[in-house]
Amino acid sequence: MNKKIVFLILSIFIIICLTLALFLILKNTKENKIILTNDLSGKIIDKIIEGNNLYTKKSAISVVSDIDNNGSDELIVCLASKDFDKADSYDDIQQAYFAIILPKDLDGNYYTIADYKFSHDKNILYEEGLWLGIPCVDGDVSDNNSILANILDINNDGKKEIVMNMGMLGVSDYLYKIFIVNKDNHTLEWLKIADKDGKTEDFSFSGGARAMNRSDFYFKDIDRNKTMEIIKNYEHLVGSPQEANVVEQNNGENLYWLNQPEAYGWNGSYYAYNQILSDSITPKLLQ
Ligand SMILES: [Ca+2]
Ligand SMILES: [Ca+2]
Repeated sequence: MNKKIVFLILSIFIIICLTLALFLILKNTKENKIILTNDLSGKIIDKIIEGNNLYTKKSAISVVSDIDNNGSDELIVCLASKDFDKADSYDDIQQAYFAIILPKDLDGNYYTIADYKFSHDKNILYEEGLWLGIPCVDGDVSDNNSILANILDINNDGKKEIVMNMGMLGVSDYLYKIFIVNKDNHTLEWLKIADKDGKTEDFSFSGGARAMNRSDFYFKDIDRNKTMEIIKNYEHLVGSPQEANVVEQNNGENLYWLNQPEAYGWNGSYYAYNQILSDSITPKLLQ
């Protein structure tokens, strides 16, 4: 009986000790969380370049964001190949590297959460035969009603998507694509979108402003279901107020625009065109 009591007391004591040890380890880990500074980001980029010898620091574009909302920032880095240094034209640049990185220590050692190689053969850096530049994200911007909001949780699953600026298509057009970070299987996947006919493809938006038409896109939860819709906003200049639903004053003259936005809602797997939501944001026709 006494042996049993001693055993019980010892067991409780051991459990208390183990719990205390675990608590101290967790507390210590939390306190030692590595903060990504510019200096550390620079060291990590140096290590990436050392590691594969294909890319140049000169082209490095990096931003910091807590992609999975776990309290630690990840480093998001884009690098163009070494050719960038000596390229006469963008056509000479062969590839670009994109990675989500977590620091391992203060010396620049790192874990790669997921990465992606852009290359000509994947036909991503080229659209219609034009080089688009180094893919990049412009920063973690809080304005979620703008194409400048480049790292944000669009579909409300607790993980941020990365809106990637693929660069200019021409004088006035630009191209954007959206990455989903799948941390569980270490992949970066393109966000899918289904058009009016139900055809699904990688999300891609090329827009800009020209004399007769202009377009942009933004994210907004228009039906208040907690996930943001993607709105592709198209406007065409038309000849008369009867055809228009937007009037713009320009040096004392009226310009008549037909605004035809397209709203796409999250269905759990991809974004799909939604006629009702699209109609709900179309401006009312003029009297
Ligand atoms: Ca998300
Ligand atoms: Ca919504």
